Amino acid sequence: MKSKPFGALFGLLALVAILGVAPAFGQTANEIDIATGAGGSANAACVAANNCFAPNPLTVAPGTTVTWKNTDTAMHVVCSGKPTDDECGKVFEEDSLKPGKTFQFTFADAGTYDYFCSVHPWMTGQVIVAAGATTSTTPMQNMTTTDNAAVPEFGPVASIVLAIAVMSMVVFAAKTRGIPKF
Ligand SMILES: [Cu+2]
Repeated sequence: MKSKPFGALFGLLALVAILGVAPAFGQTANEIDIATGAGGSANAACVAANNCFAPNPLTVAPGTTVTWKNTDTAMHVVCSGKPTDDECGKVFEEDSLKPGKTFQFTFADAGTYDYFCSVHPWMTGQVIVAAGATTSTTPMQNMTTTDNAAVPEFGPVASIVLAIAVMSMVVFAAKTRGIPKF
């Protein structure tokens, strides 16, 4: 059986392609996800758990870019300040973060930044920017850099690997059916 190695090769390459694509999904470091159902009411499950914006609080080092991602099915607002003050949007604001979309803000200065959703004011969160937070945030920043660099690279690599896998499958099929060799 000359064709057997091609089947094994296809399986291996398919596995590599799947593993290569997999890290593109899921939450990355310094990302805050908006909980599903957060806009329902002040009694939404995430309100009691204090994670309508998750993780909450998020602690980062100065200079970190934080990404808010709306993983809910409703539109939300990300507005710096508290529902009880009149500071909405004084530092940062995304007034129509649609489902599946992201909003980014880079925190240059240390401090505690409150934010909330002005449409659903029970949704509140904090970003803590601390110079002393290097122990926990440095590996996370490194992870972000690695993830960001890896995601665009994995696409073409996975495509090439898949193309090779398909080609080896064609060769495998051709050999098993007795079609003349190349
Ligand atoms: Cu909202």
